[in-house]
Amino acid sequence: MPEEKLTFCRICEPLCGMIATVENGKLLGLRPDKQDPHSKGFHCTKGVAMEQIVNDPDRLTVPMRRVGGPGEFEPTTWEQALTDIAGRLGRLRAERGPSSLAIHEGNPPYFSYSAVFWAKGFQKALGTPWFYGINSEDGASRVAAYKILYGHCAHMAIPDIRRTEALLMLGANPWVSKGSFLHDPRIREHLTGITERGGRVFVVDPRRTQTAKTFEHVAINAGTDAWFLLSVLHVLIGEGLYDQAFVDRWTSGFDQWRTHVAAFSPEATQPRTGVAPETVREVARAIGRARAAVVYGRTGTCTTRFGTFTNVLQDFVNIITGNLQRPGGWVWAWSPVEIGPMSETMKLATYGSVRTRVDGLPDSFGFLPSSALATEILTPGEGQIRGMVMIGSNCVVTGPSGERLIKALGTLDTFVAIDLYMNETNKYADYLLPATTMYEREDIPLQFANRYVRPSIRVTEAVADAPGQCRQEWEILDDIAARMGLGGAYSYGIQRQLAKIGIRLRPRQLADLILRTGKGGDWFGLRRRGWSWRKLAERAPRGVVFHEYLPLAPLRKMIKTEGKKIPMTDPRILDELERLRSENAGPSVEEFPLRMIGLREMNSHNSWMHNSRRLMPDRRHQAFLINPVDAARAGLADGDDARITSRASSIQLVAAVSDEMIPGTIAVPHGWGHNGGWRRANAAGGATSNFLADEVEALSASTVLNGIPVRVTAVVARHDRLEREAPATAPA
Ligand SMILES: Nc1nc2c(c(=O)[nH]1)N[C@H]1C(S)=C(S)[C@@H](COP(=O)(O)OP(=O)(O)OC[C@H]3O[C@@H](n4cnc5c(=O)[nH]c(N)nc54)[C@H](O)[C@@H]3O)O[C@H]1N2
Ligand SMILES: Nc1nc2c(c(=O)[nH]1)N[C@H]1C(S)=C(S)[C@@H](COP(=O)(O)OP(=O)(O)OC[C@H]3O[C@@H](n4cnc5c(=O)[nH]c(N)nc54)[C@H](O)[C@@H]3O)O[C@H]1N2
Ligand code: SF4
Ligand SMILES: [Mo]
Repeated sequence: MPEEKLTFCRICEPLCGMIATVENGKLLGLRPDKQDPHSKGFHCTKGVAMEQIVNDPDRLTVPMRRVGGPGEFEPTTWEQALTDIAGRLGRLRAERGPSSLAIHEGNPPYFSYSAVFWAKGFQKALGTPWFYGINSEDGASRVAAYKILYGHCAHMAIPDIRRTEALLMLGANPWVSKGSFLHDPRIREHLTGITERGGRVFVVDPRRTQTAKTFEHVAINAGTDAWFLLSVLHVLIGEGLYDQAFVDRWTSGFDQWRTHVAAFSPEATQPRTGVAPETVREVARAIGRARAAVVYGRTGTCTTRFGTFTNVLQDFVNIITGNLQRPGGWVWAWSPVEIGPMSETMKLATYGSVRTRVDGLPDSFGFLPSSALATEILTPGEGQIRGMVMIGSNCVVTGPSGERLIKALGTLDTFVAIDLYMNETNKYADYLLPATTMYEREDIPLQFANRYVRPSIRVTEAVADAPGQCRQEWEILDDIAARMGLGGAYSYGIQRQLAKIGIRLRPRQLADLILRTGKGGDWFGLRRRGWSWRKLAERAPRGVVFHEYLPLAPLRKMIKTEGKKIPMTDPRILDELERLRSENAGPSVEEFPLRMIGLREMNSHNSWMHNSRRLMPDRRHQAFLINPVDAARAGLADGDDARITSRASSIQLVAAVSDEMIPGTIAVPHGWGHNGGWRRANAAGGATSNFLADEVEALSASTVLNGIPVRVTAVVARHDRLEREAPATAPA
């Protein structure tokens, strides 16, 4: 008899409530849970299609050992694999030191609390400074901006969209992404709620996205948001639309900005941004006059040439209008667990505390930038990476300069990957270790607890049995550390101490401890209304919503800079202003007249869900968007093959002509161009757009993924195409 089990989706940030149908430990299907108090039935196709990933015959289900060229593996036993891996990593560590080893963690394992804890613990056990991740392709510049402005990055602020009257959203497309650095399955109704209350929502994007179509679209040239925001500040300051008392109380250096923004009138920035001066004034006045307003940016602006500076300027607007930590503004949210100390302990709350050996690039959020990886592997010397453990990452496809990284990966002494699939990156590994999917493990999303618009928490058990010999990340990492004679992969000191007296804390016990001693916790019985893991499982199997609206802590608690002032003239900020001022129209306009941005698709999840038939039907293919004017100039018609070339590389792809794009900018879906162990994904064709990316942003080491200078050329010249298309019997 099939059973129904309550659980939740962990593909992306809304963490939607799901009902899993399971028979004899096998997952038969997934559907949204309408009674879930947090998501109330919201879900997307990926969430339902996850069943096909769980039951995918192409999934890794036994440990695999490389026996030939890239991708040539044969099954082995856990015992053989783990013994050999521990021996090889141990030898490297003894002979070349801990810094010859590195870890790389991708996005999906970040959605498993136990993988997050144990991966950091594994780093501690190895004793290496090198923990890499894909944050450089995501939010690294946001993290850098927090650290510079507020002196810490343990907490992230979120836009209080349920109470705001004006939202200026840059580089985000929640209609597709479902919201990011913001957990809210009801994001659509909360955003439309703003306009229904009579407020305004501006969407700044080079593309008229689904989100932009719903609200007021401000079409902007790719990579120019910093200029746009400087002119918004110009209007706000020039027209006195700012909060002098707030500025005096909380900032230093504001007066200098009066002078700095003087040169950035809307008329002066228009040639760069393409935004009409009236529009800039309209936006600035709406923000400046609203009772509560907020500026929010996401990956579209984070991964640009001025990513950190753009994030700083976004916050400047929030700050000078007095919208920091006030209802409807830019707020540090209420969290049931103490995120700050937790991220400090796990060294997740970092910016620039470790730097890469060769290029001195900073870490952020506990991750070094993947752009540095190839150089660090290829450059000899002390601290050269010779052994790597990769946890759920596909950075050859999702990071920059994948072609160079492939060469580097091939030179590693030992490369081990824990994944669901053999992908384009780990096919170069010596061992592939099969991981469980989210539905085959318990979970509690502690790592995200401070980013909810309606603070919530829940737990789930594993709802299905893992196929074959799949294991959880934490078990694998703990085992390798133990076999290396390093005890275990402990992220907290208390784990090591308890281990000495024979008690090994399991992830659930550690999580329970963190939950019970937080604001929402039961303090082991001292707080009757508080929660423990067990109580959540028994009494609130669908989870709890703690607050309908965010309670806000006093601002002084969130500012940890010297003198408790926000340093608006921090030298790093002023250096970026200088760099922006001296920037000409961009690199080689003649050689590369267009700018390329990314395109996140509804039925893709970065690179890893392309093997599902539901998401990847036979007819689906990758195409890039180009404005009709640019298409005509390149001699391209809809459906033609085109070559896109940047200074780094060149790819071939089908063009889709669309006036959704602003002229001068093309949008290319990322995460394609497969040649791993996922047969349907491979057969879908396409190309890896990130091969065209090779530039790193100054302050945060973010990869520049948006605003890449490119040129587009037709693969088949126009007259050839006309001949090709002319029917054979056409009259002369
Ligand atoms: N369906 C689906 N959902 C996802 C994901 C997925 O792959 N597929 N990925 C998940 C992950 S890991 C994340 S981090 C989130 C990301 O969440 P979001 O950041 O909301 O998602 P994107 O669609 O990347 O939105 C970026 C927007 O920025 C625009 N943009 C590009 N360049 C510029 C620029 O220079 N200036 C401005 N103003 N805009 C620009 C793009 O056109 C795009 O609309 O999404 C998550 N959700
Ligand atoms: N051009 C461009 N590039 C981008 C982006 C963009 O907007 N534009 N977005 C960037 C962003 S925001 C992100 S987050 C990155 C993502 O970058 P990555 O994390 O490198 O890529 P993913 O495709 O998310 O998947 C990584 C691997 O995780 C595996 N996996 C899935 N579930 C699990 C699990 O439970 N455990 C384990 N161990 N493995 C699992 C998948 O099989 C896959 O092989 O891509 C970035 N790349
Ligand atoms: S929006 Fe879709 S993928 Fe994201 S958590 Fe919800 S169901 Fe899962
Ligand atoms: Mo991401």
